[in-house]
Amino acid sequence: MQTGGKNVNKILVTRSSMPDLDEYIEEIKDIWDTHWLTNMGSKHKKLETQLKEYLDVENISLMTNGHLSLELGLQAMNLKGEVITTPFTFASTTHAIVRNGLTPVFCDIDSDNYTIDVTKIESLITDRTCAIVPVHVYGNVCNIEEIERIAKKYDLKVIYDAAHTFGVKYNGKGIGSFGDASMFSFHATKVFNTIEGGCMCFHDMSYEKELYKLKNFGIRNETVVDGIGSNAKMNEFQAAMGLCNLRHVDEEIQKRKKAVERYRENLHGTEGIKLSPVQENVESNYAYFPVVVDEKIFGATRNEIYDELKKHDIYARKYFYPLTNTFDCFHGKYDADSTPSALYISKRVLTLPLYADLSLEEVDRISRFILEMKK
Ligand code: T4K
Repeated sequence: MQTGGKNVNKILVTRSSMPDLDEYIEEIKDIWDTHWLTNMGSKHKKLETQLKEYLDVENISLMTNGHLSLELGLQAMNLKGEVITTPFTFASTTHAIVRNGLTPVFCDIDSDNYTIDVTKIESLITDRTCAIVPVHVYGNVCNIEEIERIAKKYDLKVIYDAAHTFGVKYNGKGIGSFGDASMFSFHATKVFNTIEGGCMCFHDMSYEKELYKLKNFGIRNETVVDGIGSNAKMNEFQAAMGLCNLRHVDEEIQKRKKAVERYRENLHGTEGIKLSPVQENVESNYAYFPVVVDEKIFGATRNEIYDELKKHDIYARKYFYPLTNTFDCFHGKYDADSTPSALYISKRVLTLPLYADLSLEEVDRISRFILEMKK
């Protein structure tokens, strides 16, 4: 974890997008008239409507963060048994499954785009399997058609962890419209933020009431509480940040695109450095810029590059190392050797700094430090 404070000269892995202060103040002014701070207020409703359109999804439920969106989304489906997922992800994905009393069954990842290896899913299905939770990691889109085919064949639910894919389109359709449901994160570090925040998108309208209840203590009305819910309501200040940031998000994505293109120009063809593929039929959001370092060919390890950049006040991150199936909290219950590609990638991946205001000169500097390490 990197702490805030005086980061003026540091280049961190990302930097939150923020509207002009005046724009935010204008947006929150009427909160002082209404004194309505939270509990599904007018800004919450307005943002929900705007996001439904922007994300091109049928139904949406805003929450206080992405993690609770996924956790409550799984709860709303009333699942029991085993869930096939990947360990190459943020802690949240696996924890949301486990906290629902479900058993994660770890599938390996595709060594090219780091999403679930669809050729390995069917061999993991048992009579206890109830769902697949694939991750569109770094904004790379999973093999949606194949996941859909398998889910139909075995009657499984599909809930995408789409935390990294805000605004991504696949075949011209909003990425959140695939599967039974998709979770987006609007955390400060994401392409679009509401400070903290997130949502669950879904097709089946019956989840709407259930999710509404689950994010509000299970309360049906003033006198009836018929669910054991949580508190995951997005407040009005979060929603106001979202309303402001949504006005600028397309512009921010275009700026990210320029930085990504520059990284690609600089690093493309460097032996021992693998870049993420450009996926066909995908309108990207340029969320992350991962490189995978093959130390035998490049001549330096991922960790050496990480340390070297740090010496220059450049803070790349090892997303996602360690794998979630090696976390101490699971006390050796899972075996990372059963997901060899994920293990290989997690030991070699480095996500380079990327955000809308990262200048091309800074991208060149970061790239130069890396290229200078090539042996
Ligand atoms: N699924 C996936 C696949 C995810 O990646 C995530 C979250 C989730 C689910 C859960 O969604 P949320 O519940 O978070 O909405 C960060 C984020 O906290 C986390 O949201 C994100 N994934 C994960 C990949 O990264 P850390 O521990 O690396 O954050 P931290 O505090 O080290 O921040 C990283 C950098 O971001 C800092 O160096 C500077 C910048 N930053 C950070 C903060 C907090 C800012 O510019 N502004 C800020 O306010 O986890």
